[in-house]
Amino acid sequence: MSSSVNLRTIYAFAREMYPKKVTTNIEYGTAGFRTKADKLDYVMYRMGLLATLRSRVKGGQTIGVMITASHNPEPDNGVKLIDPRGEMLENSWEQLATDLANVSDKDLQSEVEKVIQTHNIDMGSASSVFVGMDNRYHSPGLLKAVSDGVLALKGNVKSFGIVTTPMLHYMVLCSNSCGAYGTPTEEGYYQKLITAFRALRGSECERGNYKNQLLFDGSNGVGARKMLQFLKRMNDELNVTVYNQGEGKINENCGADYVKIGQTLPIGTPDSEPYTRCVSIDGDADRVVYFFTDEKKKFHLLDGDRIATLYAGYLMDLVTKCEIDLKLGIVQTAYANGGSTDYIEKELKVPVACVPTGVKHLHHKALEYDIGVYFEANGHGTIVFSEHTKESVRAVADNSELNEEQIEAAKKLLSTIEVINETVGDAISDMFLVEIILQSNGWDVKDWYNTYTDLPNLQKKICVANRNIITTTDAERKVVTPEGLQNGIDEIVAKYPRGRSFVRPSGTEDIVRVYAEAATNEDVEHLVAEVSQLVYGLAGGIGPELNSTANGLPN
Ligand code: G16
Repeated sequence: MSSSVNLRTIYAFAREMYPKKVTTNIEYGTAGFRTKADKLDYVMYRMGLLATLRSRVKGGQTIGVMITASHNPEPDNGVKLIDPRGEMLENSWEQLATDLANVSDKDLQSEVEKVIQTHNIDMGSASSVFVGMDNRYHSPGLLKAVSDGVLALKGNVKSFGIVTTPMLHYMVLCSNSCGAYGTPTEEGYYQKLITAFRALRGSECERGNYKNQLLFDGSNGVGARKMLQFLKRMNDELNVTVYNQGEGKINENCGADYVKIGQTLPIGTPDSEPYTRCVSIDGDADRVVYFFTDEKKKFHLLDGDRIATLYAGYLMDLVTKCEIDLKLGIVQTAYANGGSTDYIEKELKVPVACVPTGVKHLHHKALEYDIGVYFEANGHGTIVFSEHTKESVRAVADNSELNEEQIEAAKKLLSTIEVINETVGDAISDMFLVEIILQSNGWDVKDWYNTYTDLPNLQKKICVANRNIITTTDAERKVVTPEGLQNGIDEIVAKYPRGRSFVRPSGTEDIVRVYAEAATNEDVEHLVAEVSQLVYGLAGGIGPELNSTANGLPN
């Protein structure tokens, strides 16, 4: 192992600038590290170290470090690492991240040495780390800490400033594919998506019931700014009104998580005609949900399940027209509404898999298909296409001896691959594809909504002393501990027609989540309340008294 780095710098930096003052351990969870921003300086510094090591292990390929707490409230922040293909950090390195974050300052150097030895890292070799952040006021300070971690190991760091999470994933893959995936700049990202959007949508902005009008809740996050950048470059091809642009606190009473869990309008939604399409994204723009109100002002949600089914229908049609034999599959989590799963299996007749919460689980499962559509009900998802798919479709598009319809479908499929961000869920790219499909079908939200009926569903957040006493199995659909909880849930669920409920500890917030669905609104309210009471009692509930509210949130 050659080493041109003085590893004592690691401790010097830590002691002087990023001392670990926190004594409780932190874990690299569903979406990296996430907690109160003022507890994260040392974690960020250490993730700068780790990203540099990872880059050197990967032969100098670019690793991404995104500073964001995504859907969490303003005081929180967090960090997630991005692997060379724009994917979430590999599992085994999650443990290294946790270990590195939790050692004392004094042991930090030896922990780094351990990683260097285990992975036989040449510390004199090239490295590249891309860093981006959301628009929280504490993000710039945390970004500096990451950069200092990279510099402590004499690595190369490039900051993209304020970007959405999916933009940074895109930049990482562009850089490692030597430009084949796109140009690793902000402008490159806009142009790639806009070009594909134009190719698919053509000049016809309105068609059938589809109207070119959209209300866009930016959740006061970075996605609002980037949407405005898109619109500047798009000459009214998409008529979007952006609100919650940053005037309020990030994710407060707005954003995809608020809309999905509360099943309610975000703050500031402009008055509009019934059935106007509305979109809500989260703080770092990796999730999107649609919603609308009807003539009685009743709220209706079109969540990740709806987007997945819309995509699957569109893709199946194109694949059939291309006359290529490709295996398409949909990946969901336990949160997927039973109505959507029935529709996928019985109407679309597409294979459907269920995996634990967390994009990495969905992404990996989706890679098993030629075309894998994955979505969490919360609006986090995308489509992945295998190399075989891309090659077969290109071959059809380039074969002038085939019939026109076949070639046209192949070209559309190629543009669909371009408009979608394959690296990770991307709210804006996902929204573009929804708009393309609705316009192509001549559909308004009512047509989309009527494809199937969701079972009434509710979610609750329960505060407990230690959420990790709840462990689960079967893609989180069954509780293992504490003892007696699963039996209790089974007994309650059995009382309600089409009832289903599960309980799991959140990976991003210090709470336990309870999900329930049932045949009627009244039933689901009782079901979620009963299961929540049970969890509260058996898992050591603390904090606010439980009360069943219309939107399922604790009072
Ligand atoms: C993150 C993850 C998602 C997950 C969500 C909620 O989203 O990327 O896969 O569904 O957290 O996770 P949990 O229920 O464990 O708190 P985001 O948008 O916050 O990065």
